[in-house]
Amino acid sequence: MVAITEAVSLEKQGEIGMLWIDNPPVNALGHPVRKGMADGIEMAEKDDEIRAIVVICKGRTFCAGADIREFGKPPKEPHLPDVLNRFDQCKKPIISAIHGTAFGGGLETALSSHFRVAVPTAQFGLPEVKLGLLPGAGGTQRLPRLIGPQKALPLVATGNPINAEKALEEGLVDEIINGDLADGAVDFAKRVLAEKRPLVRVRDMNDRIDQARNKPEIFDDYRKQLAKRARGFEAPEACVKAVEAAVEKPFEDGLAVERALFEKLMSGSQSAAQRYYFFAERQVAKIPDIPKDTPLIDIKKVGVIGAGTMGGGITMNFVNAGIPVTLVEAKQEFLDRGLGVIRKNYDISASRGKMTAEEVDSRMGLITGTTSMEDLADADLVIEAVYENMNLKKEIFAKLDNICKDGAILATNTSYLDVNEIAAQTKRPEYVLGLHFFSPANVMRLLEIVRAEKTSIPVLATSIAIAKKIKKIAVVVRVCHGFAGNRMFAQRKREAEKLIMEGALPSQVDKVIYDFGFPMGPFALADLIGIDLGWDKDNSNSRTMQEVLCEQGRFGQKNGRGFYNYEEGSRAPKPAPEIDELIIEFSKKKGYIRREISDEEILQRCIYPIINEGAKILEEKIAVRPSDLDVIWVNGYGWPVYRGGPMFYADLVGLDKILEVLKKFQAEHGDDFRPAALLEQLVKEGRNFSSLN
Ligand code: T1G
Repeated sequence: MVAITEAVSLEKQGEIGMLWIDNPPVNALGHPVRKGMADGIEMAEKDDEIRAIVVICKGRTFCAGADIREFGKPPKEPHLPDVLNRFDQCKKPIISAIHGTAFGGGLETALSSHFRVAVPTAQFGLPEVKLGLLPGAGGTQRLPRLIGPQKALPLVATGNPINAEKALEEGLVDEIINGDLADGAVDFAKRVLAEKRPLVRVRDMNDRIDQARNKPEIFDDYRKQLAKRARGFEAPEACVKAVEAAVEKPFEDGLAVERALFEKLMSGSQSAAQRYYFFAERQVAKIPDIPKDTPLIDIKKVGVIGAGTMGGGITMNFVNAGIPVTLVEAKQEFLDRGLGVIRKNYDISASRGKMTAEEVDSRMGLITGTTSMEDLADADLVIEAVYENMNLKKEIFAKLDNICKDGAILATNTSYLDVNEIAAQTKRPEYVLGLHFFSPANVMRLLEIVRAEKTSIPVLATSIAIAKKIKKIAVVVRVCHGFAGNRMFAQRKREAEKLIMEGALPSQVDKVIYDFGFPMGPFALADLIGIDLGWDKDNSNSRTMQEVLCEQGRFGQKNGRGFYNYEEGSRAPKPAPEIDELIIEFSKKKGYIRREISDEEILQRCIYPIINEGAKILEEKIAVRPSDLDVIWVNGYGWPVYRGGPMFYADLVGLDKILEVLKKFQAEHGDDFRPAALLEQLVKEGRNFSSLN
């Protein structure tokens, strides 16, 4: 074994040269890897004893892409496209032997090899588009040549991976290796030599490209599919353009188009935001006072109290991860209804081919329904998900404290109530915390882990680990009204409601927020959530728009009328001129003198208070770092990831600009806009939020 760089070595197994890459944790194609690959191919090609070369990785995966940490820094030669062009020129067969995730530049490396073999569990993807980029080392030109543009388009433009079975089927992989990958790859290489297989470079494979030429519908149809899902994103369209160039142009010209598109995206704010977000999502699990090696509590069995929308969704998360759940409801009819909803959800997934009927049965088989809380005695984790009534929650936790075994974790799903107060109902406050799921709990990836004053480190560490197991993105926050996400959300809700009193209408406010990149505006969202949520029917007296609308039976999508009107079976909001009139009349009755309000003012009044509240949350140490708040908003409230999150966006706008506008609004609209002390301090020191990450 000859070390070429600190990350790459060359080993001879008879006449096969093994080019080993070893760059933990994911064999990212950092400079030592790129240099080692280029020099390694050079060395192997000059060595007469070597007749074929296997490129293979140590550790958990084949190269998972370029080293994202190198982006934005001065690039160091050799650049990956140059290394892969060296692969192209090699006169000896190169075989990429793949395990784990051949992603991004890793898959591009495999595409520049003459052959590809893989273990059955390998995955293949080009996730650059999720970083606001596109494959920049020939992936958009080679992949369409190997599997055809129609099959290449979704891989490039969505970034979603395919498994080894599909890769074999589509011709991306030549052979699946069952057993030891290195041995299998050597055996494959020997067969290539023995059979004198021709060295066909992917760049020279034009059959599938030629078949697609003069078929513009391939791209037009795909663009139609992309339009809704990729609204506001720049990278997906660039991906389509690059694949289009593969069909329309010779290879080298297509590479030039890819390079130009890549550099344009790399220099833009969207890719900066999405690359920032990639690391932000991985930072959330790192809590300064929770050591990485904290001993974890084994969670073998979970209890959920409440089989309503939240309890049902929470239950599904755990059974989807193979963890049995005891689901408790007060009455059998509520329990039956809750179990029925869970099964219906699974049946819908099965009807869409996302799971088999057997899988539905096995998951339902992991749920034990009961009306007795005593059945939670052996649960390792119990999650209370009843409605937001503090007295009821206190009563339940006092009971759980007597029923559950020592060491069981007791969690509340409350979305804003004081978890310390709930913990005080037990003799085990160190085992009590909040697990705030977002609705629908079986779909939304965000989970706020609410750390109470006495929650212990092992309980927190266990909660972070179990969140990962149920595929949640868990952000640790501390106790305050609304914790982090909802506390920031309340700022936007308040301003949106004031704006329609001062002169704007729901459709104008919603358009501004939708055009910013959110899936919908505040009023369409209110209709979705339900305007009657929290409405006090018995004491309602037309004092607020909520009361006025609910008194007229306008609850939102659930009954077809809210701020907007909805046709039978449709969720698309239709204008409700009668409501606009009602709002105008109501605002005048309240003494407002309506005025024309600009879109800019609407955007600033809805977004800047979110940022300001985030600064207060950081001051109060409710959240660990600004990027955690960005992860919350991208995953819990639909903040467009190509804008990074509220705190990233604030840095982009400029904290001095934000502060200036907040002060102006404070003078005009009062102390709701009083700037956070942290914001003032950062501006004074010439720093930004990212300096706190
Ligand atoms: N560069 C740098 N660090 C990376 C990395 C990368 N590409 N991928 C992962 N890491 C770090 C990550 O930050 C974490 O660090 C650790 O590895 C484990 O990651 C030219 C331009 C491979 C599926 O986008 O999808 O190639 O927190 O926690 O859940 O065309 O990582 O431990 O310090 O995610 O097992 C394209 C991104 C790059 C792949 C593994 N490739 N990575 O998931 O572990 S652009 C990607 C992933 C490119 C070329 C273009 C996942 C994974 P730390 P993890 P995991």
